[in-house]
Amino acid sequence: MNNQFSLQGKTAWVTGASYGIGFAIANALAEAGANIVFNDIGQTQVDKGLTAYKENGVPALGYVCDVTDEDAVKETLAKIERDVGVVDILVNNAGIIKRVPMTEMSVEDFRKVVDVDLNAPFIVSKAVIPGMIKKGGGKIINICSMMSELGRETVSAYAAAKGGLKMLTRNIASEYGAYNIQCNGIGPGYIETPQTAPLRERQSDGSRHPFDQFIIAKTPAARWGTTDDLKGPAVFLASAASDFVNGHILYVDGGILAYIGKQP
Ligand code: NAP
Ligand code: GCO
Repeated sequence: MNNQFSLQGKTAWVTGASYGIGFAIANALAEAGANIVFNDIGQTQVDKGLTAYKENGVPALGYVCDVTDEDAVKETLAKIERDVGVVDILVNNAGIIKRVPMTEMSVEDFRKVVDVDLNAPFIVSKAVIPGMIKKGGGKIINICSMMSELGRETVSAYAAAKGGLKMLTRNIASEYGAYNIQCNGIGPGYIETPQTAPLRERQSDGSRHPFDQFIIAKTPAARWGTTDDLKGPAVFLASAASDFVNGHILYVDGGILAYIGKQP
């Protein structure tokens, strides 16, 4: 059974993985035996990521690449294939959020969120899939969200993008499953990362942020998730253990989607 979860000899590309969820997932894939490559927008972030991976004993390779730029993605993939080999596992993790009431959001900001959170997974998957087909198969994991299923105030662009990413996941599964490519999603709940830090800031009187309290009440586990909670699900979807799982969004949310919420 353990061999089913082994990633020995596999090359995994995790986008936007200098820190946060991507960094945790990359470390988990490395622990399962994968060779890790990652990218980030700037050299500063890539260098910080390389240092952090090295501290964890992970010999990752890092590349500067804006995942919304198709030419840059193609160039980065060529470097990865030269340096390590064909990408066996792709984790489309890079993402941004802008929290603005929809009627106050600029078209430019809406387009930027959709560009990173939806168009980029298309761009990177489109680049990687031909190599997977030639190699006889591969794994694509798209990092979705609670907002792939639910809306809330101020996150219209993000929810639209993550809802679209759920359907892109299902369509890649449908179109390329015949080539032994499994494309699934991970839908993290509310996870303690820089992206959600504004939602957890202590108030001036030392009390918890109202949204922090809201999430605690909405989560049966009565806690925020940590990036460690995503490690096992990522290894499962990246490994042979999930070879007959395709087009599935695995929600790692402590039960939020199943729960009406604790009575105030
Ligand atoms: P994060 O802390 O903001 O990290 C996002 C990473 O993506 C950063 O390294 C960022 O690089 C990189 N990135 C952003 N735009 C990029 C671009 N155009 N090209 C390349 N890299 C880019 O976010 P996170 O909380 O770890 O979230 C990671 C993923 O999980 C995102 O897709 C997010 O939507 C999703 N997610 C997060 C949560 C949560 O509660 N945290 C829950 C569900 C889903 P820079 O540092 O250079 O900006
Ligand atoms: C927000 C949060 C969420 C999380 C995550 C939940 O503002 O509601 O940032 O969007 O990031 O996507 O799954």
